Amino acid sequence: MGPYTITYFGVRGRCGAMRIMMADQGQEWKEIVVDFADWMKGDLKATCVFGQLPKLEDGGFALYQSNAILRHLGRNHDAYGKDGKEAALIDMMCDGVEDLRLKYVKMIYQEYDTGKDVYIKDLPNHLDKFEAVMAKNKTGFLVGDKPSFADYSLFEVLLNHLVLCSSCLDTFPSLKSFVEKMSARPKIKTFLDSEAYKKLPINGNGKQ
Ligand code: GTS
Repeated sequence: MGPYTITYFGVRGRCGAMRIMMADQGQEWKEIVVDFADWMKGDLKATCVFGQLPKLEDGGFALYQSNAILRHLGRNHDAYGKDGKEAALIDMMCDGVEDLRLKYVKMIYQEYDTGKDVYIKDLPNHLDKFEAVMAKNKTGFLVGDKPSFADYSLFEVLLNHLVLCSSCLDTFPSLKSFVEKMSARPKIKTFLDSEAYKKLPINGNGKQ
């Protein structure tokens, strides 16, 4: 497998989780940062399967769609459960995180000024589902006893929500502990402390 190359814009955006996952797995990768003005010329867009980024290259193999990329990395790095049932549960949790991510992205890009407060007020009604799964599993991960790609995706979404509302996990002890423990994993900590991570805005419009 690999070498891996991510092609994306200069934001965390939809590459946040895959970068954290690769860092934690001790997997190196290269970045091709696309300037939006260059993107608007259309040549690169025309080569992308859905006309969008991110793209992951794994050697000569190119893949689009951030969650497909997470799944691919999950298969390559043994982060996709120990059997078919765990894999199905991990898929379910990743889709649940995607639902929350889409709500977050809609608020950030379309309704930040008018919808942020309502979004934060409603947030517990989404976080409580993840809290219940995390509390029930008791291992500190969503499924099984080691991190899967769904854990990396949830972790990254929760980091973004803590920037939006620093108290949002105060009533969710299992999620709070999850974020603390994931943040303290040595390779994740090194990555989160790196300039490469810190210099990137969370979202393309500067809102967070
Ligand atoms: N479902 C896709 C995924 O998960 O990868 C969505 C990808 C997507 O929306 N890409 C945006 C894009 O390429 C950038 S971002 O929203 O991820 O920041 N936009 C440029 C364009 O021309 O559509």
